[in-house]
Amino acid sequence: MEMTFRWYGANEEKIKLEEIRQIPAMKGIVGTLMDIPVGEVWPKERIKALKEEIEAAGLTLKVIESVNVHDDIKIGLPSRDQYIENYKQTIRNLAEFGIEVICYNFMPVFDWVKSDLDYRLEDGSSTLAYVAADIPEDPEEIIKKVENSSNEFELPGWEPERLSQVKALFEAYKDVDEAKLRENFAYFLKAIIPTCEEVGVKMAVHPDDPPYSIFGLPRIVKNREDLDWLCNVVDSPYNGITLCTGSIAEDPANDVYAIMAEFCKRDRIPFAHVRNIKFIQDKDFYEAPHKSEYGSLDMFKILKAMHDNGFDGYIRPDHGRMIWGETGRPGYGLYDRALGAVYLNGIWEALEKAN
Ligand SMILES: [Mn+2]
Repeated sequence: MEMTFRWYGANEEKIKLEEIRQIPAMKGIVGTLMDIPVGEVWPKERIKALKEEIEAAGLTLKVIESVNVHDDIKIGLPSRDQYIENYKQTIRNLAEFGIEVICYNFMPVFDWVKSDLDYRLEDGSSTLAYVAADIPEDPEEIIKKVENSSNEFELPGWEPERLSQVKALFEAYKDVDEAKLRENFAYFLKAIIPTCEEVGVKMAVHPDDPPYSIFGLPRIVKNREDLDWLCNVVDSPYNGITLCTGSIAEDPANDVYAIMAEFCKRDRIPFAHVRNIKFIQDKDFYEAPHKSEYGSLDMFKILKAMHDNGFDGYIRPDHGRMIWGETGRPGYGLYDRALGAVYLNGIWEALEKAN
């Protein structure tokens, strides 16, 4: 297990690599090139520069989150073949600089959805929340809402230029149901996984967030059956999962502990996002402090499922609250994620020593 921290790049961040380096036992950065438009090849010189910058700070770059998948691939347009070729070239370019895992998702239109990016907890901290009644019916409203509470930071998967066309995007997806989306996903995986096998890069799909349909959009990475389908459609250790405990557990019907155990055992989890959520009522929840007692998930049980089933990949605290007066990109402050990382490392040390 190796602890990592998501970082958006010097031009996109107020958090410095030197600060991340001071988090005890923090080893690596989960990096990205946010300004490369979706569908374009990531240039080698940019990857090289990113890697050198991170290594100069005493950290490693082994995981990329995300290389986003162009909508034409998800919709299944003829232009997808060119975008798939570009994706394969990006995989090759990343491999050349030692990248081992690429996190991505296969969600139409929206990367993730929350109703509130500044949900206040009793202790005065601020977190992300999903309250179904607060999700507007019109997707344009949720875009405005998210943009207005982003503290001026671009949020991952919420590229303003793409979402300015949201009506056209919904129109383009109108004939894409779950079956069609699955067919397009299989087409994509069958095309890229041989390249991954050749160059040694593991693909790791992030589950849908939330793991059920919203705005009438199809969802195909939402439960144990979907993950089983994924593993079987291209049966390769290079076709894996970013098991995000928060996202999977947002549907209370999902047994996050059993799912974690099964897919670790099957060696399909090269990367994990570990966070806690607290249910408010029904499926409504907020993102809680990592420690078990603050949320609805048992973090010891999650890490034990990983530990006992041979997890040897990368892990990161997923999101964090805003605490101690920090302001920044919602979900991605320094302090609470650092606390989460140290807490998770503490549980892991106990698991190792108890063996
Ligand atoms: Mn996640």
